[in-house]
Amino acid sequence: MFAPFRLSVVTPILQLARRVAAACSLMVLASASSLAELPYELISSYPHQPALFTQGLELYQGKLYESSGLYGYSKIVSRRFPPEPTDSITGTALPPNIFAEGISQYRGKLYMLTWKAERGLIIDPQHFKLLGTFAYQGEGWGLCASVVKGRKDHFVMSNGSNELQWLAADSMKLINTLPVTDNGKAVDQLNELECLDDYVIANRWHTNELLIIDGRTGKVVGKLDLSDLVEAANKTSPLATEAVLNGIAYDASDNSWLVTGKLWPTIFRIRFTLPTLPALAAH
Ligand SMILES: [Ca+2]
Repeated sequence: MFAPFRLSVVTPILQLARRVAAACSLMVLASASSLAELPYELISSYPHQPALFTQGLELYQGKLYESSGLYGYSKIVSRRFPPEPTDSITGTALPPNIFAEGISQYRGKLYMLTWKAERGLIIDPQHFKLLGTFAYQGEGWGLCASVVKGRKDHFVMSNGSNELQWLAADSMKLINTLPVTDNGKAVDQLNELECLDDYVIANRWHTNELLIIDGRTGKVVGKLDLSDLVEAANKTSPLATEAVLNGIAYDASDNSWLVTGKLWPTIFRIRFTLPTLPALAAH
């Protein structure tokens, strides 16, 4: 079913990285007009395969895993990260009826959504073998495994609406639906996700924003405006309309975050401080 393949080495884009470093001050200050907008620090830049229509991004055991969408072109790829010029990208081309969406690692396996098919794939990250499937309800866009000591593990899944679905990690059954709101207003078009502790970090489709969501309540507790990175990625060649910011992966080794976009030539490493979450009222 899945045919492994190897891609050639990614093209270095050191010139772009230099321009980005020159163009962006190391600390981008928050806008005074938005109390929730967070500053971030640009740490470094890396080449990204610009043919990838990024739908999911995940770091696991020193490798960066990425799912790439579109019917007839979907694939999962991995590479050592940070990459070296001599590295290859390995991966698996998916059958033409599969539209790859969000991906997340849980207990050594990759879980991947397939947009409207309501059927996810469980894949071995070493050899890209299909290990199993799971059902989900509605569209599947972004996915992240939420593992917090003291409570049951679950996945968080987005579907393009303002609602995040919680799926039990042991059964992939729907256990909760959480509306996401910003100052009481629904925030829709939630796309690629990353879970860390009680936070859910989300790309919002067709925007330059990263949302920091309290995963317990659905409230947006912070936002990052990554317009400067979008502009920097756009400099080597004009980006297509759908080449939007999408893809975020947490790097626990240095408490930083990798961000990229669909068809982008660049992955950026940024760092920011997560807002403290409020204590929940006892009940
Ligand atoms: Ca992710």
